[in-house]
Parts: sequence; C-alpha cells; structure tokens
Amino acid sequence: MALPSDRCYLGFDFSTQQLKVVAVDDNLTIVHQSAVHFDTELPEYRTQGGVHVHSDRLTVTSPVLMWVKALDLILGKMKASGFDFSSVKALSGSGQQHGSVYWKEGSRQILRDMSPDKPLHELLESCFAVTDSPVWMDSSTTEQCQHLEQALGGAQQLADITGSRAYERFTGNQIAKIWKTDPGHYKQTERISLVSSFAASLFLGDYAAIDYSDGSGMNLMDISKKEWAQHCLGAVAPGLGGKLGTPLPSVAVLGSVSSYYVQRYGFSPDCKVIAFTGDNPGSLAGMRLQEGDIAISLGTSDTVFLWIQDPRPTVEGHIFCNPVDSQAYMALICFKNGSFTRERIREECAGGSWEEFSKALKATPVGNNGNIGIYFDVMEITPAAVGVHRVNGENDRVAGFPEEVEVRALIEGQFLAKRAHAEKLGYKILQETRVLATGGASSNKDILQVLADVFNAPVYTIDTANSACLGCAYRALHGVTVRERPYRIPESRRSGIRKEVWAMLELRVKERVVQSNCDSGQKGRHQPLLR
Ligand code: 5FX
Repeated sequence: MALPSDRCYLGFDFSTQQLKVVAVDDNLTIVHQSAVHFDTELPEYRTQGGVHVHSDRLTVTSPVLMWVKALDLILGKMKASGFDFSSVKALSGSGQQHGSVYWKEGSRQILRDMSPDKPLHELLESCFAVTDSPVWMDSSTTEQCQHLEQALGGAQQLADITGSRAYERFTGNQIAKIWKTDPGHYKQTERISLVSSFAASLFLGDYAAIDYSDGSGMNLMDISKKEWAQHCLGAVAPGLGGKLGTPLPSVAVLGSVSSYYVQRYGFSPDCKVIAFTGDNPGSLAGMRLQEGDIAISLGTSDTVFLWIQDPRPTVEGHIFCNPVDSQAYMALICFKNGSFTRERIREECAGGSWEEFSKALKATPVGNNGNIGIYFDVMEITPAAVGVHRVNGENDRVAGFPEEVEVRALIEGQFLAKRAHAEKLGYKILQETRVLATGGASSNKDILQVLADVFNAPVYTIDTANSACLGCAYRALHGVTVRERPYRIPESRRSGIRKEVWAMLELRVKERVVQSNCDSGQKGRHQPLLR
C-alpha cells in the first residue's frame, strides 16, 4: 500500500566525476534527480574526469572548492526546477572513499556564521589549508605505506586492526605524505575530513564526524573498537587525533541543517542531517544488501560486496564497518581481470559472439570435468599475481583447453576465486543467501547460472545506477524512522531495531529485484560445485 508522499529524503553522492542527488518519498519512489558534471559544468577548474593527474603520474588531486561550488550549482538547479525543499525530512550522502579535506584554523567559525546571501564557494574560499585534495586515484604514498606497516609489525597486523593492509590511496598514508612534504599546511589544519564528512559539514554548518564505515578506509581506525588506533595515529603525523574528531556510527543523526539552507533555499529547520559515508558503503545500502547476501559487480574490473558478521581481515580485500548496522561489517574485494578477460576468451574461443559463449557454457557440465583455469591477463589485485594457468582433471598443468572447456574454465575460475576470497574474509553462505549481480556481464543468463552454481544460491540481477546516492536517500529515511520510533532502550537493543526498520525498507523494494535463472526458496536445486 502506498504511503502519503508529501515528505522526501535526499541522498547526495560526491563522486569522482560528478555530484549527484536523488530524492525519494516515503514509498522509496524517486521524485527528483539532478547532477553536476565537474569537467563540463565547472570548466574553470580544468579537471579531466574530475581530477588533476600530476606530472609524476602518481599524484592525483581534485580542487576542494570545485566540490563546494558544485553544491551551489546543484541546489540552484533544484530550486530553478521548483523543487520544494520544505518537504525534505532528512538528507544524507556519500563521497568517493579515501579522499581528504584540510580545513584551516578558524574555518569552524566561518561554517557556523555562513550568510545566506552569498554562495558557499565565496563564503568558504579561504577555508582550506590544502586546496588540492588527494583522492582515491592517488598512488604516490608507497613509502608511507611501508612505514605504517613496519610501525605496526607487518601488513597482516595492520589489517587485523584497521581491516586492510596499507594502501596508497588510504587516507592515513595521504596524511603522512602531507605532513612530510608540506608540514606548514598540516600545522595550519584545524580539522581533517573525508570527502563524505566534508560534504556533511557543508550541510551542518559545523564539522561533521567521520562515520565508522568510511573511517574504515583510512588505515587509522580500529574497526572492532570503533575508535582511532593510537599506534596508527602516532606513526602517521603528530597531533592527528585532535584533527580527526571522534568517529560516529554511520546511522547517527548529526543534527539539523544549518540556517543557511533554511533561509537561502527554504529547507525546514527540522530537516535532519544523517552521517555521510563512503560511496561503496552507500552502494551497499542502495543495493539493500542484508546479512548473508553477496553483491557482485561484473564490469571492467569485478567488485564483490559482502555483508559480514564476523570478519577475518586478510592482506587481500578490505573490511569496513557496516553502514546500516553498526554491529556488522562489510567487505569489498576488487578483481582487476574482469570483462576484458571475458571478452578476450569470447574472441578466441567463441568467434567473438556472446551467443556462442553461452552455447559453450551450456555444452559443458558444472565442474568442467575437473578442468580449472586462472586467467590473470594483467597484474591482478586479488591476489597480486599475473599469468594464465590451467590444470586438467588429472591435476596436470596443461598449455590449453578445447574452446568450450576454456570458456567454462574462465567463468568458473573467476567465480570460484570470488567465493574463496570472500570465505577467507569470514563470509559464510547461509540458507537465505542471495547473490545480487550487476554490471555488463550480468545480462548473460548463462554466466549467471554458473554464478548460482558456484555459490549454490539464487542469483538476482539489480540495477545499480546511482546506487550510492539512492542508498544514502534510503539511509536518510532509515535514520529518521529509527529516531522517530518511541524507544528508550539500551544501545545493545537499538541495533536490532535498526535492522528491523531496514528490513521493512527492503521488503518494500523487493519486487523491483528481477529474479534470475534460479528461484528464491529453492536452495539445493543447483548442484553445488564445491563440496
Ligand atoms: C574503494 O576503496 C575505492 O578506492 C573506490 O571505489 C572509490 O571509493 C571510488 F570513489
């Protein structure tokens, strides 16, 4: 039954190339969307793909004021289209993960005093100690990564605490580089935000807390204690704890929008700001993942998202705190050899045709008579290895397979790797497990059948276009709905209630999930490939 829909919830996504917003009503129907493309709509910042790649090819930054001006532009577009800001009950958002913003001393006061007759980019012009923010594409901090891992006793030890070994793009290593190369600006910095908490600060008119989930992408947070790991802070830069503030749950209601938005755009003074988070956690929410689910994006590179209860961090893949349930975790695993490798095998073994590729999958049995292949055309991320390796049913290494066998060996090999790496991180296939598939290759039912067989679970296809901002609009609704429930109960019970409310959201959108080749509730119908 449709609910009255005079209220709406906004989800913003400060992504690499654009700022996007969606508004959903109480029925989760999208009632508005807008976007600002950085390269074309803010050409004065001369970005390509939203970033500046520096001459060393390793340093990648974005001008922080471009993001501020993009917010002016998008709110201006919404106003011009007649969007009714007074109906917004709550807002939240996401940002590209790992990117960092350096607020100069005195900026908190400027944020608090923003005058509604000026655009944000004029008001905040002088607020940034570092005007070009390092972003997730930066890979210039290998030295800092080595230092951090050494200081913590090794890569696995760092992963045990923070959920990931040291990665160049992770914020702690970026901060360490700024402290080393630009100590003056580091000292001038009053607060360091992630892109997500920076964006929340703009709406709050005050510094917003870093949320647990995006905070897990910094190599700085103890993901089980949910506080900064003092050893990591000490190894990165002096006085860092004071500059980061205290992290908060991703479901936290941070406060109401600043009066700037009430006076300039007509927001209600009661409109709540729910903690902003990273784009990947935002997508997990947008895909309505639940405990036991696994989402697999089959694109240029393949990405696996997991909802995990008891994580076991390893040196491959990332464990983040869960953005929906603060007691749970999520894992993110990236595989570089995705669709390019599938396309190469299609060219070489299926005459360049997806139909022939499907015929080969249909003509070969589940398990491929024991023929297994590993196809890393380019240096893989998970694990760091390269090359093509084939083993036949007799366990002998072979130089090639018949074409049909090669096609199945590739697809089974790619999905087996996803299952094996997911299980290494603590993922367990449950009775109710669903595999949610998205990305280009998810349109091929025969590929999805292999996925269902490898995971012994039903596969659904989902559309993840805009999943990060949609997920944050859901999180905004979730945040205020949980808050409105009349409870005065201990924190230990609250997580259960949050899950309950989230499950209600999930049920209301479930029929939009297209079921694929195998039926929900018929677990066991597929022959398990792994015994
Ligand atoms: C995740 O760890 C990443 O670095 C990317 O997916 C960024 O979040 C993209 F914005």
